[in-house]
Amino acid sequence: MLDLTYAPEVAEARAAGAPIVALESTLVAHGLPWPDNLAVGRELEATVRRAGAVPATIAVVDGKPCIGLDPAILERLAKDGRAFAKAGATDLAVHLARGGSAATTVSATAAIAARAGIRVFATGGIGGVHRGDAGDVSHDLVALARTKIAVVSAGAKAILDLPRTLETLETLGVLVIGYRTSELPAFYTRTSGLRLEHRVDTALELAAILSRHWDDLDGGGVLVCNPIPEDAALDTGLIDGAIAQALSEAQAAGIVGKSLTPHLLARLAEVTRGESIRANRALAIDNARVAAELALSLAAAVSAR
Ligand code: PSU
Ligand code: MN
Repeated sequence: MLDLTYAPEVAEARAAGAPIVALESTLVAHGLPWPDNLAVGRELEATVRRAGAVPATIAVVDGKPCIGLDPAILERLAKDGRAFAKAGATDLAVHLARGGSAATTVSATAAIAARAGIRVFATGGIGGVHRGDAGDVSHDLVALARTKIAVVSAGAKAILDLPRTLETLETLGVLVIGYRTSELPAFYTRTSGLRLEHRVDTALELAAILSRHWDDLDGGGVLVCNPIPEDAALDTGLIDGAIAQALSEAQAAGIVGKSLTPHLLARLAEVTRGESIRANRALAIDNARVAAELALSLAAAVSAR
């Protein structure tokens, strides 16, 4: 069994059956620039606490899978992101065996959280099928399919091919549910034109579905799609233009693989003069809020049984 290192407050919450929300560390180490990344990492944790749940930011530190990070470690992760590899679920064994340090993506965070029995996880936007024909499909999708966890996100990142991402989620058997929306959100904007089969309007309603999915049907991952708050959403024309520019530049520069997503996010921040960072921050924080409400509803359902 994997030996997990818990922060004291997470260990206490586990013992008490209190609601816990997992948070990922790649968003901090590789998805946002310093010092905004530290502010967002802290704000995500504060948002979860304010809603009455316990935050558990996950990363691999010196070969230890950590669930809940000491504030000094979170700061190191933000300040010196390059010293942390970007680990997907498949890469974990290498970092653990070598005593390395790594930020965890959605797939790796979900894998570790599930081993700790944590069922709710908030991120910004999951990875998915990249545009074009390079065949770059984030491991997030497959990992989600086989992990019993609900990921609250603003859909998949808008730099991706959203129709293909949604089709792939369906193929893999990931249950996709709109939270107060009937459309797949497009990360920086609220709509994509892609209809979702399922919608809920309360955390309680969602918790009831998740209990059925996991406890009665042995279901796997669930993607909860929470659109960016209205007042933080970007103009569709502005962001679409910026994405097209960032994508064509990345293609011309031959950037592929793991560095593609961080590269595109960084370039979008420049092209939009920071607008994309403000939007990313707002949506991630709102996802943490919804995730905490969900964790509370799930914990209440468990104790009522
Ligand atoms: N959400 C954000 N910013 C991010 C990510 C999510 O708002 O940087 C990260 C997650 O860790 C996700 C990863 O798993 O981007 C996807 O990377 P890739 O496309 O290389 O699989
Ligand atoms: Mn990829």
